[in-house]
Amino acid sequence: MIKELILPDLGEGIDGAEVSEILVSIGDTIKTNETVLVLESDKASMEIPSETNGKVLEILVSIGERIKPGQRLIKIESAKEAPKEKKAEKNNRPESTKRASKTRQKEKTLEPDATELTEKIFASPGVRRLARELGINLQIIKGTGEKGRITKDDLNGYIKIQMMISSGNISAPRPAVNFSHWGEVEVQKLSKIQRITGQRLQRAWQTIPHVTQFDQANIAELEQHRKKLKKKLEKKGTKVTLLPFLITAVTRMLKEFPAFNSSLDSTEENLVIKNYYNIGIAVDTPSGLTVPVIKEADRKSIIELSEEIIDLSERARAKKLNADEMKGGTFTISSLGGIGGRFFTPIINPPEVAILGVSRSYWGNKKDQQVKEKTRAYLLPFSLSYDHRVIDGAAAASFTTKLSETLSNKSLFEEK
Ligand code: CAO
Repeated sequence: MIKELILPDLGEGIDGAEVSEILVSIGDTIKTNETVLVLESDKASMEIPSETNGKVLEILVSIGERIKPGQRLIKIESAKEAPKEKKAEKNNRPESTKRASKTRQKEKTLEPDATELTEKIFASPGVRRLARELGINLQIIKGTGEKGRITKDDLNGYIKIQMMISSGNISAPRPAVNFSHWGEVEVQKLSKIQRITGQRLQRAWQTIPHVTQFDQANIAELEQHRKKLKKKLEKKGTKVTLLPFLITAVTRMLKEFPAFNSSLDSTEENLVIKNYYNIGIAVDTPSGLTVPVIKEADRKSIIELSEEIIDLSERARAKKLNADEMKGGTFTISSLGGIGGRFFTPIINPPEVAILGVSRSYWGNKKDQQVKEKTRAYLLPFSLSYDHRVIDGAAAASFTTKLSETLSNKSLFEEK
C-alpha cells in the first residue's frame, strides 16, 4: 500500500518552513517515527518523522525548498499498518504535528541559553545537539549552508580546527575584520619566511614557559679593544663588531652552564646536553628574520667569527643560505645593538632552551659593589629568555651575572 507523508500543521503561527536536511534516499527502508526530514522555520528546527514502516518510493521536496502544511513530502510503500499511538488524540492534529511542535518545545526547554543566543542561527537539531553536548557556541561558527545554515561539515571542521589548535599544530583562525571601514588601507602579502617564522614563533611562545632575565655589562674596556682591532682589520676588509665577542663569551658560559646548551627530547623526560657549541644569529633581512648557525663557534677566533658573521648575514639577505646552514643550533643570539632599544624579551628558538637578546650599549652609571661608588660605564643591556622547564631562575641569574663579568673583562678576549 502506498502512503504519502504530508506536512502537518506546524502550530503556533508557523505557516511554513524550509527543508534543511533530507535524511532518507529513494529505496531506503524506514521505520515508524524515524526522522526523515529536518525543517527550519524562523522560530525553530523541527524533525519530521515517518508515520509508517516501509520503503521510500519518492521524495517530493528538495533541500532549501520552502514548504507549507498539507504539502506532500515523501511517498512510502507501506510494509504494514503503522502501529497506532497509544496516546489519546486531544484534537485533530496529526501525530507528526505533535511531534514537530514537541521537538520545538524540547529545543526550547533543553537549550534555554542556546535559544537566546542562536535566535538567528540555522542548524539542524543534530548539529545543535552535538554542539550542546560539546559545549560549543554555534554563534562562533560560520555556516556555509544556504542562508548561512551551519552544516554538520561546518561543525566538524570547527571541531577539527580546535583540536589542532589545542595540540599546537596551527594557530587560531582570525576573525575577518574590514579595516577599510575606518579609513584607507594597503594590503601587503607576507613573505614565505615571515609566514614560516611567524608560525614557529607563535608555537614557541605558546608551548615553552618563557622567563626573561635582564642584566647589563660594562663593556667600556672591551669596546676600546674592539675599536683597535676593528681599525687594524679594516684594511684587510674585515669589519669587527661586538657580536663575535658576544659569541665567544656565550660559548664560555655554555660550557660552564651545560643546561643552557641542551634540548628536551621528544618524550620531554630527558635532557639532551650537547657538547658542541653552534650559535644561531638572528639576521634581519628584507624578507624576514633568518637564523643562520655558526658551527663550532667555541673553536673560532674573533676574526674568524667576524668573517663568518659577515658572510652568513650577507648571504641571508641575498637568500643564498642553504638549509644546513640554518640547522643544528644549540643557542641563539639576537642582537639589536646595531639598531637601538634597551632590553627586550626574545623568543626561544626551539628545540633550544635559551636565547640571548642584546640591545644597544650606552654611557651610564654603574655602582661598583666593592667600593660602593657609582662610576661611568659603557653599559651593554642584555636579556636572557629561558625555558623554565629546563632552567631555574637561580641558574639563569648566575648565567647572566657571569656573562656580565666576562664581558667586562677585556683580557678574556685578548688572546683570541
Ligand atoms: N651596542 C652598540 N653598538 C652596537 C651594538 C651594541 N650592542 N651592536 C652592534 N653595534 C654597532 C656595531 O659595532 C656597528 O658599529 P661600527 O660600525 O661602529 O662598528 C653597528 O652597530 C652596526 O652593526 P651591525 O648590526 O651591522 O653588525 P652586528 O655584527 O652587530 O650584527 C647582525 C649583525 C646580522 C646580527 C645584524 O645586522 C642584524 O641583522 N641584527 C638584527 C637581528 C634581529 O632582527 N633580531 C631581532 C630578532 S626578534 O625579532
